[in-house]
Amino acid sequence: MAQFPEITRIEYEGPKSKNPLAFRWYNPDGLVEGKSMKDHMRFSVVYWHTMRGTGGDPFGPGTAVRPWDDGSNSLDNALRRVEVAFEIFTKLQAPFYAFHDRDVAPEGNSLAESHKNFDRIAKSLKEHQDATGVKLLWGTANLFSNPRFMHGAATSCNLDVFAYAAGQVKKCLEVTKMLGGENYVFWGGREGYQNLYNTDMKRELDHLARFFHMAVDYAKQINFSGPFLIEPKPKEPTKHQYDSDAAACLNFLRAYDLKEHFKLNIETNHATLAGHTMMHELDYAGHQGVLGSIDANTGDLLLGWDTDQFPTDYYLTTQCMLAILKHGGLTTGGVNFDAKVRRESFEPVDLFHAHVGGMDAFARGLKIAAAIRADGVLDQFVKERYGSWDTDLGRRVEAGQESLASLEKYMLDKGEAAPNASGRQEYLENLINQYL
Ligand code: XLS
Ligand code: NI
Ligand code: NI
Repeated sequence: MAQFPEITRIEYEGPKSKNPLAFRWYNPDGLVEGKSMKDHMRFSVVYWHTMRGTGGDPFGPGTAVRPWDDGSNSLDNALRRVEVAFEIFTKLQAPFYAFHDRDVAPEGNSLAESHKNFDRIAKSLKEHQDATGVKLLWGTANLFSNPRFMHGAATSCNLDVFAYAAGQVKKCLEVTKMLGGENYVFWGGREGYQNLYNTDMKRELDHLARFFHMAVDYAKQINFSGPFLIEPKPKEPTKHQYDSDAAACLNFLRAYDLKEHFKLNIETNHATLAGHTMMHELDYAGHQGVLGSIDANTGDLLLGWDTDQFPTDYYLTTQCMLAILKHGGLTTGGVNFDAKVRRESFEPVDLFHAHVGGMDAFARGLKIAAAIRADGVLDQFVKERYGSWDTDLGRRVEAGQESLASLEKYMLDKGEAAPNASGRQEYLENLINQYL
């Protein structure tokens, strides 16, 4: 039985439409730079916020009205949620979804019982995927909610907890593979520390790397071709998370010989918490060859935590899409809405308004970014800014054929550096405004 009989599939109606439940910019089959918007964006709905979010916060309980959910931990309730989830995915025309093991299936009284519950729900997920064509963008294991993970999972001081997490990830990899998941994510929920007095940081990092190598080995065994994605975040819940930003992840992956198996899943609100812009994180991951996927959301600059709001700001989505297009697009990744409706937006229909707005904002950002690229003015400016390097001497320096001594000689002969040119930041900001 449909939970949203009054909502039909959200359709593209064009920029003039006043229908709040229609796309004004997201035209799945519309072509941008020769590729359909659907293939550019690969939109994905997250199970944890959309199906399991209650609107609870540290100051009060949930407010969300979800008539299909009896609030229990039963398998029947979990199965009912699957029905509704796929109704939402298909009505939104979202081609993908993503989950944690414990979002979709109840945790049992033992690992064995949890596995069994997960298998039961996975069977239903598979049936719904087959019936609708909706695909799994990624799976991940929740290694942070259960109290056993209080000291971490792969970085726990308690070996048994590490072993428990290993068992959980093994199972989640199997289910992700069975469901045709295109990636597998590690967000290190409690992989970090609150206090260095009680922490052997080196040992914890070694263990984290050991854990990832085990995952890589098991993926090979079951022919899961991945990629694995690490999702950087600097803090919350721990004071310092080991995967704090894209650069820290890269250093970790290189130091522990994991880079060939991993890419990054970059989340907007996490970038903000790390003191970076999303564009910075995307560009860094992109030029290091590890831009995997994005968790699309936004924070509130007046609040200092991961508020996970739906993205509606065209500057943000334009900057995301500029970076993504520059680095060749999302391949196995997608634009995954790791975002939740506000506590005050408690009605089921708000889930639709939120996603429609996020999808449209990204579609608009894609079109703006493509227009900026087509004009080429910005690219040309950057190219010219580095023009002094496109000379014989510049090329020799870049190729490692010059030295401190040879450059000293060059400058002693020349006497003074050539004059600098303006950075033209204000001109460029005005330029971008012309496309919005
Ligand atoms: C939390 C993270 C989390 C991951 C999946 O801040 O964003 O939701 O995306 O574990
Ligand atoms: Ni996320
Ligand atoms: Ni987050």
